[in-house]
Amino acid sequence: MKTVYSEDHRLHAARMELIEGTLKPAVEKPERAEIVLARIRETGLGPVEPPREFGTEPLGRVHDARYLAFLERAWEMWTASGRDYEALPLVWAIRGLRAVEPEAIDGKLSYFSMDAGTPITAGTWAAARASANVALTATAMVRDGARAAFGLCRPPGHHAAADYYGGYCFLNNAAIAAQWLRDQGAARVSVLDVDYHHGNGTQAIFYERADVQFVSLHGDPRTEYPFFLGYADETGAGAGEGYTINYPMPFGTTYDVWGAALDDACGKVAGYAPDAVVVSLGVDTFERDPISHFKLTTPDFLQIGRRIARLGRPTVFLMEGGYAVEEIGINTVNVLTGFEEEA
Ligand code: OKS
Ligand code: ZN
Repeated sequence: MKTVYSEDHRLHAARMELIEGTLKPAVEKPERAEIVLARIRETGLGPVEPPREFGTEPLGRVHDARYLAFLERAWEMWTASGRDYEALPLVWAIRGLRAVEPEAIDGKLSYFSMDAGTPITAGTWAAARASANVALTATAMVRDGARAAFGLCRPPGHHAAADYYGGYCFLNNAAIAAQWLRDQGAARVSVLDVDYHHGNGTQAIFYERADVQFVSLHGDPRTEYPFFLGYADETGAGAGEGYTINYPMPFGTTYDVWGAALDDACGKVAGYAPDAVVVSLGVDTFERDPISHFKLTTPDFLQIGRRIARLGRPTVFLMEGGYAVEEIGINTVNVLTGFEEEA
């Protein structure tokens, strides 16, 4: 299958990240995408093509205009107030506080974010735009008849909601792709999120809708980021009731349990009969991922691809998380080659 890749992801390169109570070198770093790209070239998975420019219209179909305006200007406002290091929020409008958009950049960062672990840098907006274009270009390949395509997105997207960023995500690439497919005439689209973390942003965007199904396998939010969404009793609301399906699993989960959940999830996708499937492809379920707690092995990733292929649907794979830098390439490409073997 074809891969879509842009070097512009390198524009987003935070030096430090607030993690475990201290500033450490950023976990979500440019090498991630470069290692996956190198593995694609090494294995001959298929051609690697640059993204096309889709403009801001498809972003505005998913994200609030005020949020996009904030992202575009955040760095300029941050540096105008005298800083030249990464921008981080510090205070949130929780219970009893006023959820209003402040004038000052420090207030805006908080208003439009969900955590303090996601730095904004000089090139974040440009990189996030490129990442969305990568997703849309891969999605267009599938719209045009390809069985599958891979968008090597960086930064990732599934934690970003209509009007907030977090979890290293700024624009929700999977949601933008799913909405674009709808706008191009697909009646139903499934988003299958196999990243270790719950895709809270994607879920929130489609929670009250029946036209995009959201199915996610992830670390139980009682013990894992993002903590405040991804519980099994979240099933959608209103017209969307029944179209959100969550599979939270405990630390230490191995493929016997995880693969059974994937099988069940694929049954729900098949029952929905989508015109296309968007896979939020995180490989942070790997046993040696530095920030995660599942125990999937390198061969397990082949099985993931094979199972998804058996859905028999046009499929867009979009890169989300995965941080064990030596193995991220092998595991990601294993999903894609497993898919191709079975497709
Ligand atoms: C703050 C965020 C910690 C967890 C981020 C999870 C990113 C990820 N440092 N999402 O899928 O992989
Ligand atoms: Zn993740």
